[in-house]
Amino acid sequence: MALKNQYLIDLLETVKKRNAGEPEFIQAVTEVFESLQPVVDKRPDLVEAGVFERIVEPERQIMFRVPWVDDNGKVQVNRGFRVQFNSAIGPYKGGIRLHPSVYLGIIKFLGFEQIFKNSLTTLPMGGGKGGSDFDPKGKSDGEVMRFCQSFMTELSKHIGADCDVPAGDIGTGGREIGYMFGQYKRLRNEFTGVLTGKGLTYGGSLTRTEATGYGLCYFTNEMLQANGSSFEGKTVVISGSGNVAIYATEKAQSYGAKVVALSDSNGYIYDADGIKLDIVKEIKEVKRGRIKEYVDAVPTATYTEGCKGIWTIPCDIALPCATQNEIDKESAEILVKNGCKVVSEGANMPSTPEAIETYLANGILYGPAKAANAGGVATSGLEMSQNSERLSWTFEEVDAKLHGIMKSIFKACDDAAKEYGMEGNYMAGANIAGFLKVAEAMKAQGCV
Ligand code: NDP
Ligand code: 2IT
Repeated sequence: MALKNQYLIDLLETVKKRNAGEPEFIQAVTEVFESLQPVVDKRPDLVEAGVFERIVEPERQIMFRVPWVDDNGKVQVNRGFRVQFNSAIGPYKGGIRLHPSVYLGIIKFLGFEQIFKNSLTTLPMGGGKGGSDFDPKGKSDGEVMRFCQSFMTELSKHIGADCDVPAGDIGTGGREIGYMFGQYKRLRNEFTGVLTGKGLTYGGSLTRTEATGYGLCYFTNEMLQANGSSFEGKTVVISGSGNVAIYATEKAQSYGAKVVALSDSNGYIYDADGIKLDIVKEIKEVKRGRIKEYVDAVPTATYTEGCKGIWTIPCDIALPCATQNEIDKESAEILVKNGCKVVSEGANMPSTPEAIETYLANGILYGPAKAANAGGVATSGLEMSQNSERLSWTFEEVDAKLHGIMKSIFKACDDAAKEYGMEGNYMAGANIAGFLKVAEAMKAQGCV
């Protein structure tokens, strides 16, 4: 979908100039602007209120030095980030990514996406994101702890349960959240719900670990049902083998699908009989190992070096759950050629713009990230509610709420797409529905 609206074309030019050298951020803004063209025509009041100009500029961007001492006694320095993008509908909310590829542009694209995603959840959460170029892979627990404590020593000055509530993302799981929470509590002398994804013994919510992957399948199931299909008997390829991929596999299997492949940044495994998830969990969650170790336990499965090849495996449903831009035009075309009918995104912005064009041109059912993977942050919102009332809900209670939220997100995307004349385009629907709630709040609160 090309950008034709002159007002948005001009504004995108300003965004490009102001954020030169941040292609992922510009990619995310471009996609949202393309979807919002009919909104500009229909809602001159939002243009008048300067909502579009304001929403593409973060409210606050924090960058800081993270010094820590490694196991050899050597000082290491990483760079820390927190982008507090938009607080119109609630405290800033979004994960912390720890990966060597992290720089400001990655955090800004993620923070920008988070605004609309959080709005779609129906819960009162603004958009933010943080992270560091620290690589937890291959580090000892002690090194990870010292990094997390140093990171939080600075971050603690800028966050709080009613101000900004970080959580996990790539490289940040329960271990890292635990170390960060402990340091925040020590520095501030406060036991509050300042982070989500906490351990169950200190304020965490049941179902948060499963939430993004389960939510992805709940959303995808709604999309399938609305189009007369289901997971039952389908062949599914899932990229990644982290938190999102593992629990997407679990839920897809429980819906009667056969998941045949998983990956990491080194390569992918293929198991024609269906992935044995208990083996994957043992490798990834207990041993912090690599996905190739799967073939040691299952000799009939194969391992192939290089992660991109996973999209050449024929499937009915593809669930990218690793990282941004992991499906390009070439991979999208191979998926189509091999008969894939559904792409639903667990990762943030895993499809390039050309890949998305390929899906839409070929009638693929496409579940966009900011809707399809919103179950994680939605359950973070439920963790915040439980922390506020100092109660813990049961797994079933949280799971039922998550399921209800994912159904309502699908309906919001479907309805908005229909209302704006783009039936079946859930990407446009997600962008429009997510945007409108935040835009109304920004207009109501005046020029801030
Ligand atoms: P994890 O760190 O648990 O797992 C990440 C997985 O993706 C690993 O298998 C990793 O492989 C792979 N991966 C990461 N970077 C790359 C890369 N550059 N190229 C190829 N593979 C890569 O992270 P999550 O499962 O939590 O996150 C996965 C995606 O889901 C991310 O896009 C994240 O933003 C998104 N997401 C996460 C949510 C959550 O609640 N955790 C919520 C919503 C979205 P390797 O081990 O080799 O690095
Ligand atoms: O991308 C995401 O939505 C997340 N990493 C989860 C954020 C959160 O606050 O739970």
